[in-house]
Amino acid sequence: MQLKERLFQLTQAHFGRSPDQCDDGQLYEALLLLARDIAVRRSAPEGERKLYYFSAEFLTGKLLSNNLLALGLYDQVKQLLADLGRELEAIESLEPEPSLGNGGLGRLAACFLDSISALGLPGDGVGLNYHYGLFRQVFKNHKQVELPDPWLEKDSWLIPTGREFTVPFGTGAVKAVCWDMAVPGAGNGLSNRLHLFDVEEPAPQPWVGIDFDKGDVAHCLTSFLYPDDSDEKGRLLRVYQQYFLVSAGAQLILQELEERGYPLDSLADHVVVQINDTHPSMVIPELIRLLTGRGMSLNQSISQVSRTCAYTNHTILAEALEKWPMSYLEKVAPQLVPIIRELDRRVKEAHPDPRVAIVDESDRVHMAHMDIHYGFSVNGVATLHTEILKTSELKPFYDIYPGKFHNKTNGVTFRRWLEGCNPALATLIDGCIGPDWRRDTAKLEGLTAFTEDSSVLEQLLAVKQAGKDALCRTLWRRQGIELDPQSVFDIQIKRLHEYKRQQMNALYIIRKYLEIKAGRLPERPVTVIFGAKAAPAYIMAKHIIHLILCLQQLIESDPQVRPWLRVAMVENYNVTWAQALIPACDISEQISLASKEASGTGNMKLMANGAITLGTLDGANVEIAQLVGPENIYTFGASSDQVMELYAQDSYRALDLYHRPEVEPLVDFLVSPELLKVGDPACLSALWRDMKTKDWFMALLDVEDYIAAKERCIRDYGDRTAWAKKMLVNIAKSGYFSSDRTIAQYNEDIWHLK
Ligand code: 26Q
Repeated sequence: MQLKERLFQLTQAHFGRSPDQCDDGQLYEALLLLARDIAVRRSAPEGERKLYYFSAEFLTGKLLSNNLLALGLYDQVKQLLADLGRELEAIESLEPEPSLGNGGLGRLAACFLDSISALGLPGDGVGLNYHYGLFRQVFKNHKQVELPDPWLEKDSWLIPTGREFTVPFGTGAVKAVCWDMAVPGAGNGLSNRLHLFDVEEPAPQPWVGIDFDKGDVAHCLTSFLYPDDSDEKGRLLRVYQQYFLVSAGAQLILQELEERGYPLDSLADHVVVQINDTHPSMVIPELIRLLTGRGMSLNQSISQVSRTCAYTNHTILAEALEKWPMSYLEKVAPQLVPIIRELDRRVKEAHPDPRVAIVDESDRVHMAHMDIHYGFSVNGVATLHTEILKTSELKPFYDIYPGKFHNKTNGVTFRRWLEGCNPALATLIDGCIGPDWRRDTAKLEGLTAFTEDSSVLEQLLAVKQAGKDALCRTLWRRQGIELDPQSVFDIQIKRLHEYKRQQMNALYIIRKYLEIKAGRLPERPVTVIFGAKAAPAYIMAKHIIHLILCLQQLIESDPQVRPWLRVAMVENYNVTWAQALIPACDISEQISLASKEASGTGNMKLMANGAITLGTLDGANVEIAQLVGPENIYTFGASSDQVMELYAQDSYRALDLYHRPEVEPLVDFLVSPELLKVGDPACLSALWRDMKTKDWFMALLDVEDYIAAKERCIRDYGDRTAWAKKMLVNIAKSGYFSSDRTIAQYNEDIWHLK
C-alpha cells in the first residue's frame, strides 16, 4: 500500500479525520504507528549463533526520524508532510525522549544495536523498561533541581510480546513481562529487537517511600533508572533490578534456544552474551543455575556458560567497579549464593592471589572478577584504556588470561550523528565524494582530496555557520538565551564529573573574565557552552554546576564583558540537545584527567561534524590525535603515565600548585565578592576549599597548559581557510569511529555470528 493511503487510513481509524485535518500530535501518533508496524513486521537476521547484548541502559533518544531513515521512508514522509504544509521536525519535537540511560555507556548500547541491525547480524538487546528515565534537570537559583521524567505514553515504540517469566527473588517471586522495540537495519529490510522487561503492575507514583520489605519491589522495580552509582540510596533496589534483568533475560535465551531447535548442551555454539559493564554480571551464575536446574551437571554448566559470556569494561575508576555485599545477594537471589561461592572456591583453589578472588575477605562479591574468570572475553573501549587494564588495573588477570583480552575502540552510528543531525553536512559530503560513505564511513577519507578546494572549504564553513545559527534559535526558544552566532562556539557536553574537569573550563572562563575586566580584550568573542547533569547525590558535581551558572549570570549582567565572553548552560542536556549542539560546535572540549576517561564517544560525534578537539591524551582522544595529526588537534596536559605515577606515589599536592601566581587569583575568584553576590556562599566556598586542598582530579596540574592551548586554538580560528582545512581533515578521518566498524570487530574477534 502507498504510504499516503496508509497514513490516511491510520488517521481516519484513530482520529476520524484525514491527515490534513490532524494536528501535529495526531500526525506524530499516526507516523509512530506506521513506522512501528513496518519495522516490527520485518524478518530478523538469520544465523547459527545469536547475540544477546545485556545492558542496564539503552539510551535510544527519539526514534521517529531514526527509524524512518533506517526504513528508507524518511524522504518520502518528509515530502508527504511538506505537501500538507507540515514539518517533520515540528512533529518529531512532540516525541518524548526515552532517557533510559545515564550517558556514554547507555548511548553506546543504542549505537551498537543500530549497527548490529545495519550489518544484518542476529543480535538483540536485553534491558529494563524504566518508567521514569534519567531525571529531568531544571535550574532554580543557579542550581540543579531534579524532576521525574516520564516518557511512556499510550502509544510508544513498545509492543507487547506475550512472553512472561517468573523471577524468584528471596523475598518472593515477581513476574517479568517482556516488551519489544524493533531495531530496523538501515538498507537491508531486516529488524532485530530490543527486549525491555517490566513488572506486571508498575506503580503509578514510584519515587516516594519505597519499602522493599513490604513487597513494593513487585511494583517499583522498574520505576526509575539509577542516576549513576554515586547515589547512595537504593543500592539494594539496584541489585533487585539487576537480578530481574538477568533472570528474565537468561530465561528468554533458553526459551529461544529451544524454539530454534537446539539442545541445551549446545548453548555456547548458538548463543553469545555480551555483558555491558558489570551491571548484568549475575547472568553468569543465573545461567548456571538454570542449566543445572534442567539437569546439566555443574561442570558442564560452568563450561557452557564460560564459553557463552563476554564482558566489556567501561571504567577504571575504582569506586565505579561494583562489589556487592553477599548479604544483599542473600536477600535478593539466595539461590545464586552457593553457585557464586563455588565459582569463588574454584578460583581460590587455582589462584591463591587474593587480588583475583571473586569473594573478598569482607564477603563482598567482585562482579568484574566473576566476569573475567567465567567469561571467554574481556574488552576495553579504547586502545589506551585497554592497555591500562592490561598493565595496571586488571594486570593480575591479564597475567592469568592474556588471550582473553581484546581492545574494541568505541564508535557511534553516523546515521544518527551525521546524516540524522546534520543533513546539510551530509549533502555537502555527497557532493564531494558521492553517497557511498553512508554505507562505509571509511570512504570519508576521500574528503582529504578537497583540502585545497576553496569552494568546498567555504561551503563547509557555511554549513557550520548554519548549525550555529540553528542552535542560537533553539537556545532562544527553549531558554531565552540570545547568543552571538559569530563568536567561537566552545562546547563541553557530557555528564558532570570531577574527572571530566568542567571545573577547569570554569577556571578558563574566570581567567578571560578577569582579563577583560582589566582592559585586555581577547582576540575574538568566545561562547563557552555546557550541557551536563550531575548525579543528585554527587555534591561536588552539583557545586560545579552552580559555579558555571553563577558565571553565566555574572557575565550576562556585565556589559563590559558580555560582548567578548559568554557562558551558556543548556537545561536538561540529553540526546535531543546533543543533536542540536554537535553540528554547531567549533571547539570540542575533551579535557578529562589523562587515564580517567575510558574512551568518550561525544569526542567522536563532534569530530565527525567538523569540530576541532581541544583535549588531553586520554581515552579515544589518543586515537583521534594519531588519525588527524598534530596540526588538526590541540592537545595539552600531563600524560596518563605521569598521572598514574602521581597517584601511585601519592605525591600530588594541590596547595603547592594553587600558590602559583597565575593560578591563585583564578581559584580565589570562587569566593570573590562579585561571585558571592550571585551564588550560594556555602557551595562556592566548599568548592574553593576542595580545589585548593584536594583537587583529586588535578585540574590545577593542567590548568595553565590548558589555557595556553585554548588561546592558541582561538587564535588559529581566525584564519578561516586554515581552520576549514582542519575541519575537513577531522571529518575525513572520523570514519574510523563508526560503530559499524566497532561491531564488525566485535563480530570478527569475539562473537563470530556469521
Ligand atoms: C553502577 C552501580 C549502581 C548504579 C549505577 C551504576 C552505574 C551507572 C552508569 C555505573 C556506571 C554508569 C555509566 C558509565 C559510563 O557511561 N561509562 C562511559 O562509557 C562510555 C562508553 O564506553 C565511555 O566512552 C566513557 O569513557 C565511560 O565513562
